[in-house]
Amino acid sequence: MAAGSARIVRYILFASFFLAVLYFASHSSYEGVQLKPSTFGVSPGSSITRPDKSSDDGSGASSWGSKPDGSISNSPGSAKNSPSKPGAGSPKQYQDLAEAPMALSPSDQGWNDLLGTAPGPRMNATFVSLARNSDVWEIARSIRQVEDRFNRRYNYDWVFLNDKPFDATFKKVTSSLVSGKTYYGEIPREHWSFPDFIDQDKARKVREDMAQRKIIYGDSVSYRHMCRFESGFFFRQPLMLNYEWYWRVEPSVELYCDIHYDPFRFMAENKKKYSFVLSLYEYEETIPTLWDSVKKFMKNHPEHIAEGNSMAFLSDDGGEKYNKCHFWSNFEVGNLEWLRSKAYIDFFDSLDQDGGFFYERWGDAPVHSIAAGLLLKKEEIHFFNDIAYYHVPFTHCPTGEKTRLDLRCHCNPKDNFDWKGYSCTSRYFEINGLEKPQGYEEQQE
Ligand SMILES: Nc1nc2c(ncn2[C@@H]2O[C@H](COP(=O)(O)OP(=O)(O)OP(=O)(O)O)[C@@H](O)[C@H]2O)c(=O)[nH]1
Ligand SMILES: [Mg+2]
Repeated sequence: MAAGSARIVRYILFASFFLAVLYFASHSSYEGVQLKPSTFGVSPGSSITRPDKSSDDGSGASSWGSKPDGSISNSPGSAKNSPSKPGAGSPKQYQDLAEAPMALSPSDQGWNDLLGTAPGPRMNATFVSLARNSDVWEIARSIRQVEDRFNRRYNYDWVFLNDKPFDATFKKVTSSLVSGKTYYGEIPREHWSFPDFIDQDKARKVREDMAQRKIIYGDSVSYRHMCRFESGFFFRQPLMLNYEWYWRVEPSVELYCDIHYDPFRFMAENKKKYSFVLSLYEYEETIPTLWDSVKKFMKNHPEHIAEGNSMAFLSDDGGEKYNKCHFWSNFEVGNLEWLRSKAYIDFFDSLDQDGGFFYERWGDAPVHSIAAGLLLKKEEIHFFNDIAYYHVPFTHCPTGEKTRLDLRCHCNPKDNFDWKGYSCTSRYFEINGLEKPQGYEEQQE
């Protein structure tokens, strides 16, 4: 009996010792490996500091923190982006992230490193979307595409702007999709209403007339507020003041190819200020006096007109008449400091005073494009051939099969609008002395 008890005690002691060893081994292997931020391509001293998404239970609205300006920053799903939780795959390590190469073509080192967090510095940049609560599922589609093709490796922030408060569903859905931080701003009334110098009766008659003539969005008040806001105010919203670069994303757009490098960094390193993927002619009926207003601005502010500008993109006769070419502004990657410059603000104010946002139906696309064409040097405007894009009804699909295969594109090259008669992209190539990509002739019809 005594011998039996001693054996049991020995068993218990042995089992306890064995369990202790097991616990110690597993515990030390978990805590003993310190994960450095650089392991996942996050530099402690990189050029932008972005606070980690604060953790929460992911349960929704209660976890969003209010910002001083009344907007809301989200945090659901935060853990997925913290440095200790990398995305799928095995990210490459670089001692000094600022030195990490930017692979711009398949022969460059790192081109195919599409897993995990991308190395390299981050720019002070954000995506920005103007949207209504009812746009939630359409903007969700766009976000998913931008994330899958690019941002899941870069985790840039996303600012959402609305003339009404965003609802909980909009915030919950969008914040779950964006890999960076999300912010929600409400537009002040003075940026989304008739300025007091506008004659309301005159504006109403214009809308009635345009409705009769069946001009698209011709009878819409909100569309006009939207165009004026995108022309003159989005870049001055408090949330946008935190950033130097923006990438505009609209609901229901598509991205057809992988984006292998950081377009923000490309813009910064190559001194670009504005960019586009599609260009076309504007409907004459929406802008009958826009160019008169532009000419008045040029006369009053010759100091703002850049030497070596893109007037030849906008006019075929040295500036007398507008040829209606513009960059399609539902896609833009651009520099916010430029939009906030005195030159751009003087340009916007001058046009705004002439009233054409309400007495006609001036779009933000021709307004931004004319500004870029006149206030910037032509080398400061960039065409992103490798960002394949769709916004109803036009497609930009890179010309050249090799490019499309290298970029894993899923667009039909026949849909490419670049070289068709209604596109202005040929003109952009010509005024910049650029060689058109091989195979463009076959896509002209
Ligand atoms: N908050 C808010 N956003 C709007 C309103 N109208 C348009 N938007 C947004 O402004 C942007 C441009 O509006 P769209 O309706 O896409 O205009 P569009 O691209 O000219 O025309 P579509 O062919 O219909 O896409 C989109 O991001 C819309 O979500 C509005 O009344 N309120
Ligand atoms: Mg749109």
